[in-house]
Amino acid sequence: MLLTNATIATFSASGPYGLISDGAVLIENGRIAWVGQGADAPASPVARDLEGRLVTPALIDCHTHLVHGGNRAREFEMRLQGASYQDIARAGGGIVSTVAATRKADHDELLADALRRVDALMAEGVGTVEIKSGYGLDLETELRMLRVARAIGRARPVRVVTSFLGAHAVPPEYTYRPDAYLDQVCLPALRAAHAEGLVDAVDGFCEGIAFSAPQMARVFDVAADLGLPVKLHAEQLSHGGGTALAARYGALSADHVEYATASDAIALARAGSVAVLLPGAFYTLGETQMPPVAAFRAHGVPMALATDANPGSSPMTSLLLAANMGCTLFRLTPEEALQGITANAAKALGLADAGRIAPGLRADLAVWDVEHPAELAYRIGFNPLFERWFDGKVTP
Ligand code: DI6
Ligand code: FE
Repeated sequence: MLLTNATIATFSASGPYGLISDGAVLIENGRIAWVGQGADAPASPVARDLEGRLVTPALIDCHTHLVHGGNRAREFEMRLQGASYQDIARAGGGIVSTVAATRKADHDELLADALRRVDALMAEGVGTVEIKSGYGLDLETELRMLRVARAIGRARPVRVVTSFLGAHAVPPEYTYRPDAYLDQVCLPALRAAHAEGLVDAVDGFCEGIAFSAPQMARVFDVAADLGLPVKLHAEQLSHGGGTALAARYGALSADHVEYATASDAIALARAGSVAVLLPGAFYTLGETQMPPVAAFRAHGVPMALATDANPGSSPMTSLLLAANMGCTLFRLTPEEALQGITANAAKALGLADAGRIAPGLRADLAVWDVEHPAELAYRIGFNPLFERWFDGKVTP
């Protein structure tokens, strides 16, 4: 299949967006076989004229908590009446209330609920989604969440990458005993989930209301023992040393990072880790501390953007909105924002075969009814997707 007459944002060729005008893409066996100027395109038995539309890599949402029970609209109301996110967490609400709802929901209920959110992402051209556990906090429910995540990849034409987030919060049974929780529940659950092939990476929440950097180091040591890459929710609400820890373990990414410093940026650059910015949580929680974007730029830290889709701090299932917020709230350029939901999001997941348009990569593409890529980050609440290609085929 040869796609012709398109503007192509490759994020691979030189120049802004890696843009090729009057371009063509050849797809063979689910892979990109060739990309370049239409005039130089190889002959192909089947061609499709895209009538000047924009082609980008299918989008990648590299940080979500899509699988969970219930919602937290009531807590949203409380916050607007003056309670803080941390007040609610300390009063037994917050993450722990979603844990109760998730433990109650069976596999099919969790799957049906999550598919509605996945469908919303896919409708905007998402082809790969990362999904975390972390609302079970017991062996059985952590495994169930990850099995549901894998089931999503079978139920829909979308690629699912999982992260084990057993170190997300201390469950009520272990209040004030975080180390006992890690030893008795989290680490055995990680080993069990890994043995079942359910874990692609290991994540944690390094924060005053969750786990300290030394506690996270214990989790990362087990990840290293199992040969699994790590990533971390770091420096979201305060500076807790998570970013430096993540860098020390060669993490795929450090996520949120609002309170990261210039020396944290240097550490990420040296480790080759991605800074994943989550403007939906910044927006929902009314935060004011901006991530150190200038330091990330200065030190060459790749930046990604994701929805952080979760019922508490970011009830958002639009990756285009995350791109828009990345520009409006964090002052990224539209090019940085789009790179953040394609090429750099792939990097944050350790995927070398997605997020760019280049020979040999997966033919996961999004075709848009826009003229220039900046339009994708500029509009608010408008979906210009024309069609989504997954594994070399047009799919709903
Ligand atoms: N940081 C977040 O933004 C989410 N998890 C985390 O560690 C929020 C999770 C929640 O509030 O349910
Ligand atoms: Fe998160």
